[in-house]
Amino acid sequence: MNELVEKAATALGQAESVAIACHVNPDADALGATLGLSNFLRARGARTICSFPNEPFEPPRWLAVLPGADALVRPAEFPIEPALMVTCDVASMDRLGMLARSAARAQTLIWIDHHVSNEGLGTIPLIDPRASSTCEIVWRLVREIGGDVPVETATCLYAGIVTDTGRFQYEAVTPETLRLAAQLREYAFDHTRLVQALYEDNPAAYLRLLGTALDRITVEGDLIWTYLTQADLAAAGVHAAETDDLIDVVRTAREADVAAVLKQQRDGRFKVSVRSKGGHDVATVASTFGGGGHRLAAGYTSKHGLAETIHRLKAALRGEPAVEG
Ligand SMILES: [Mn+2]
Repeated sequence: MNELVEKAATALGQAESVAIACHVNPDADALGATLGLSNFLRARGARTICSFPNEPFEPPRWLAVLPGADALVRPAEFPIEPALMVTCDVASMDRLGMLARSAARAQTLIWIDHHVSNEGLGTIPLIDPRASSTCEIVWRLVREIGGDVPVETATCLYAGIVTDTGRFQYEAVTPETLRLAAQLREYAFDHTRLVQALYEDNPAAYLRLLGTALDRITVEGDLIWTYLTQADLAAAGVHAAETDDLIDVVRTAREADVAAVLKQQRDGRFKVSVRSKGGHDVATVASTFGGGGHRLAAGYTSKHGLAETIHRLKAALRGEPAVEG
């Protein structure tokens, strides 16, 4: 890993132009790593262009508190054959959507990620499943490149670390993570405004929708689960992206080790978020359904409808072999 960090630092330190991409439906770790690195390279005089593969291109509301978002372009405007490309927080090629073609054609591809299920792509893979966040790896990388780290980078990396660790509660949090957070907190960014944008910016309509989802809670053995349909979202007037925190409420139940939230997408399939308190490896479970993630936090997409998706999930949690298709 150290040799690869050096190699990536050399490539980035010399680059005049860098294209940076993160995964579809980006969270604050993905965009924090992307813009944190972009801000650092820009402060050194390089040009950067950043994107994520969402169409329509609707950045999350909290992006307003991350500096450097003017580097973001729609995926259609992203370079098709970049000399140097970086991906942030991308566990597999399909998470890059239409930006995957740029990754395939990039001369040098630095692949920065901390998912266990990572395919290890790129000409320079910087994969550390023990890292709390992709932002933590980006921090190591910018320290290796050297020079001043601007406050615009520190703000973005802090946002990614605080969110990807569940505000410093997940198992990947080490003394090193906390020391890094402390170092970043030394910078003069508006900490209160940042955390309010990340954690206290729900529309009241979301809170009502939360009521609907919580009312449907089902506990079956070691599994607690609930769901939201497209009709629920439409009736509440809430975007799917605004329901990301629902799983964090469901997982607090003491009755079950595993929590799952099924959210219907526009194409009718269900996006399944799964969390474990430690009794199950949900990354393995998710990978049997074509998804991935971390040991205690993972996800996948199912085309099988609500009842069948839950049936298959329960079978997988019991350790039964996955049903084909
Ligand atoms: Mn992450």
